[in-house]
Amino acid sequence: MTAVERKAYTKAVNCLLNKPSKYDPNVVPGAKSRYDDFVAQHINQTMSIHGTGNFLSWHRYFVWSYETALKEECHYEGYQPRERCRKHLPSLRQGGGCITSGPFKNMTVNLGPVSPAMDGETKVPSTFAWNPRCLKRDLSAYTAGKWLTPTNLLNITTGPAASTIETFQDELQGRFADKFLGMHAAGHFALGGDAGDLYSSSADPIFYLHHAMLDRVWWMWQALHLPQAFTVAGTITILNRPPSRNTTLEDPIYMGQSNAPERPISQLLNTLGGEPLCYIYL
Ligand SMILES: [Cu+2]
Repeated sequence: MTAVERKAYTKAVNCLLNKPSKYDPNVVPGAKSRYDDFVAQHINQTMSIHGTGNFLSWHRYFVWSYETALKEECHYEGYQPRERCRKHLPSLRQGGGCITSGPFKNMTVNLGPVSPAMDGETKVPSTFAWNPRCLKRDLSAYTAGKWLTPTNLLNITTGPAASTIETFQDELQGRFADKFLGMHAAGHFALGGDAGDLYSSSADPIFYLHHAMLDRVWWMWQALHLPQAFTVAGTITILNRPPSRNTTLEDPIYMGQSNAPERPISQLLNTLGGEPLCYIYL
């Protein structure tokens, strides 16, 4: 993105941060802004959208509905950007802390942490409680360097792990029982702080760039594996705990207050399907 395009994007995100929530404050007291509505949505569904057959399609629709809100509610005329390589990370975690510069300096995070990733942070007393605090990161080049590698990317796009949707999504997402982070989990943990919380990670605006990049990797895998492109694998509970049935193409994906209607997974597999998705990645 050009500098002008980046400014337009972060301005639109700040607009969502300053618009009122659509949630009933009695139901989600911690949702203060329109931006928080998306954080609450991710927290609410955490246990049924990670380590599941809908992981890829749920997060695709989530990023798409966020981009739609930026356009429709904040007059954003650009597109959702994706993450790119970050250089100059500190080599080891240095304790991290509040964001003090850039477009999100002084941003207030209202929801979470639900599963704190930083030392000294305590879990909120109830899932949707209001817990205003600064946005924090705790960057780790070690985590990025260990997992976000060309070898791992090749393995899931053209190598052995690319052969089925099941191995692709597990290897991308992370096989936690094997302590294999994968590029999804590693991206979260390389950022640390709020982005490292499995539940409230979408409190950091960088979440949407990370997940757009993951969606792009899925999109590339789909283009390279057309016979399997529109299939799903996995069950409906996190890491199949408790044991559950297989995910199906008819299973609904819902977005709550994100203003995107409930849709079956089958409508979210083709980014050029037109109803609702119509995009490619550069
Ligand atoms: Cu997620």
